[in-house]
Amino acid sequence: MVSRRDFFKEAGVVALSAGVVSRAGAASLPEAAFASSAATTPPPLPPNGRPFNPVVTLNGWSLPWRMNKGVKEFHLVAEPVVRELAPGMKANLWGYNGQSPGPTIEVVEGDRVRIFVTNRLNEATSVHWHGQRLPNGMDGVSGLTQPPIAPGKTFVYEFEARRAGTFMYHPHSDEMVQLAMGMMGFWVTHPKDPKFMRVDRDFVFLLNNFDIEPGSATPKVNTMLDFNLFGFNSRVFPGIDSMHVRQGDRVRVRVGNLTMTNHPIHMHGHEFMVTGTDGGWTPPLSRWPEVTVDIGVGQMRAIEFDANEPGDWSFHCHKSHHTMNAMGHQVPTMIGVDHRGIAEKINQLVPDYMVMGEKGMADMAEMEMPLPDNTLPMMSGQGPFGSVAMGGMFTIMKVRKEQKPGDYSNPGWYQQPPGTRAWEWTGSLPEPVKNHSAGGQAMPSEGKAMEGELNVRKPSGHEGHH
Ligand SMILES: [Cu+2]
Repeated sequence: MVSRRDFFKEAGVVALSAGVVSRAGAASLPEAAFASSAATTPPPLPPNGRPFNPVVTLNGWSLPWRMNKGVKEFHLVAEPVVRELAPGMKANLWGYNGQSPGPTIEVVEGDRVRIFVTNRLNEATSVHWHGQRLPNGMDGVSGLTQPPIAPGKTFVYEFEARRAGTFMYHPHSDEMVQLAMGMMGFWVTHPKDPKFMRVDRDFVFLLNNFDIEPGSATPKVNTMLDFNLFGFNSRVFPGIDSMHVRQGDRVRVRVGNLTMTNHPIHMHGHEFMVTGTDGGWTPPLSRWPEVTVDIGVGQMRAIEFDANEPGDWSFHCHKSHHTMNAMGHQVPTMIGVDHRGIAEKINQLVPDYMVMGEKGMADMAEMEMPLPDNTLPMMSGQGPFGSVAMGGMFTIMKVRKEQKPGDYSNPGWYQQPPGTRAWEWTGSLPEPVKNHSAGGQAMPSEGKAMEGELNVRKPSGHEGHH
């Protein structure tokens, strides 16, 4: 088992003394922990408090707490952060404790929870605890339930985690800007009874969208719908870690949507049930099997399945534009356009000119295109059989017989048993049999048109010429 000390070392988590964090009330503040990397941190078992089965935050980590006379105390620091979206691209975001999204907060149903929120931004903020039952004054809506947290100030939120389930936190203060900049985090309240809805693996992440011009690093905050980067936990493929499970495991994946559009999240190879929302566990009789679940704006879904099919299974948003990275939206459709000769002519005028997309766009993943600094190819990722040609909201669920319980390490590519992979046909290809009546009168088949006869139809007539 990973000790807590190793865990923080691995995650690049650095604890700063409370005095560094805030001048106000330093003596009573719990230490704030900071993460410096975007790696997925395997969960440590809770060192104190009541037992629970920790979740794994995809490309993230869980916030340590301290127990203070039976109260679980956390310290969130709202601040500007630099988040690596994928190797090759960093973004200037706002987040919590060194990363965006902020760390996952894990508590147990019935826990008394106290959260210190220090504002290191240059504008006021607040934290809303999405989905929680709590006293109205703890709901975190600036102006409505509390005064805003001014820059440099620390506020304290305190309530009992009354309901087990899946939650998130985010500002309710200048939301358009603060959400566009990446301020959000996950919250899981574990059931009092660790056997209730028990799963072997429990993954969590938030859906994000950003609008970052290729070559720049700061999101455009006024964008309403036309985002160009779509991520799981502020990472985009191939920067998103894969999820590693043991064959036969009961697996839960909890996803929250804080983007500005819905995302139909699709998994290959297995059916799942939606077992929870941000409103609670779904009643068992209300469930039906799915392979895609649409997650609306502001919604959370917990899906569960038995991972009984070994392999490398795609797990992605089904909106195909969301499995691509930043591209100019002005790129015209070039499919079917014959560019032969054109590129050389243009190259005499514009040396770097490249022809894009005449056979489709998959070759975008392979072409050596001059990219501006700090941006990503539209589609990339190398699989065992070539380019995966994906970006954005895409990752892989790796199901393996050999994966040990509690082992979250990457098992590598799946070794497909001989004879179980799609193969290339090398025999002869006979002419396909054509149906000569296809199309009927309304749409005469090609064969008829090829006869070269002129079909004359009188205005009242319904008979074609035969
Ligand atoms: Cu999507």
